[in-house]
Amino acid sequence: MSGRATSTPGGKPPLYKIVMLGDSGVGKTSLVARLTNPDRPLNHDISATMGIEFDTQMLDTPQGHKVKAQIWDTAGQERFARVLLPTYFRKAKGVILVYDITNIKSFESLSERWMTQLNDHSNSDDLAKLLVGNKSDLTSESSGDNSSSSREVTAEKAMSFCQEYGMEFLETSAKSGNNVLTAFEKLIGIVHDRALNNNNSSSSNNNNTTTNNKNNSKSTSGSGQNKGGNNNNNKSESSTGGGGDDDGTVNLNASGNEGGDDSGACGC
Ligand SMILES: Nc1nc2c(ncn2[C@@H]2O[C@H](COP(=O)(O)OP(=O)(O)OP(=O)(O)O)[C@@H](O)[C@H]2O)c(=O)[nH]1
Ligand SMILES: [Mg+2]
Repeated sequence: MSGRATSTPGGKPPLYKIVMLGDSGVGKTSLVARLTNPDRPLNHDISATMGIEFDTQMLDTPQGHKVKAQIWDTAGQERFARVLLPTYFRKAKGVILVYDITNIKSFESLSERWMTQLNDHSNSDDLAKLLVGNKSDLTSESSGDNSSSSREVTAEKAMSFCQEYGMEFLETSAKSGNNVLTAFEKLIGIVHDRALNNNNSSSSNNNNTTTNNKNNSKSTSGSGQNKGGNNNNNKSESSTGGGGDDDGTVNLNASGNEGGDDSGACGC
């Protein structure tokens, strides 16, 4: 296991852009805040995100590597999201689709709104995806309190969505912290796995091809499921914008507008 995407002694860990998507109020900002500040209580006065903010976080992958996730926290409100969608998806390698398990509309929005946007503005097969049902602390089964909000989206429903779109699923609570780190690590593991596979396949292409090595990638089918993350070998020609790497990393410095520092708001 080697290649550009792995951290090497003295080298930089790879950086992957991850995008949070979902309706306003589902808890995207709260999940990122819980990941980056695990000990801080959830702030109920948190205000709606109005553009893009991003944070970076070192994460461990199942392959035993340390990688850096650049997590873009996006606005769920339509008026902000519409204009910013191309920026959200540019060079993204993973997306977390978030709904609120006590709000069926936020779940229906995933197929009615967010998956459409995702397909319109990105090559969906290029993106590793994870479905997250947030606010698991609010269900009566977890609190034992009948007065609490009740679940509107069953896990079965969520799993059939995942089967349809080819992704994995977790329920989380940004409030209690339940499954938050696990969710980010799961997605980053899939992203990293794809990057390693891409590296391996491009180095074997280089070894085996003596002529015309530019066109090899065209022959791989890009459709169908991408669960498990290893059918993603054919997209190097589709990456857009300056400074892009084909190994799944974000090049922070090359084009200047992918976020030149590790936190804060994007000036897009
Ligand atoms: N009980 C509970 N409340 C949560 C949880 N996650 C978020 N909230 C609350 O839900 C509200 C909305 O959370 P945000 O994180 O701002 O939601 P968002 O998805 O970022 O919303 P936009 O920025 O408008 O797209 C806030 O009042 C949070 O405190 C959770 O896991 N459990
Ligand atoms: Mg927000």
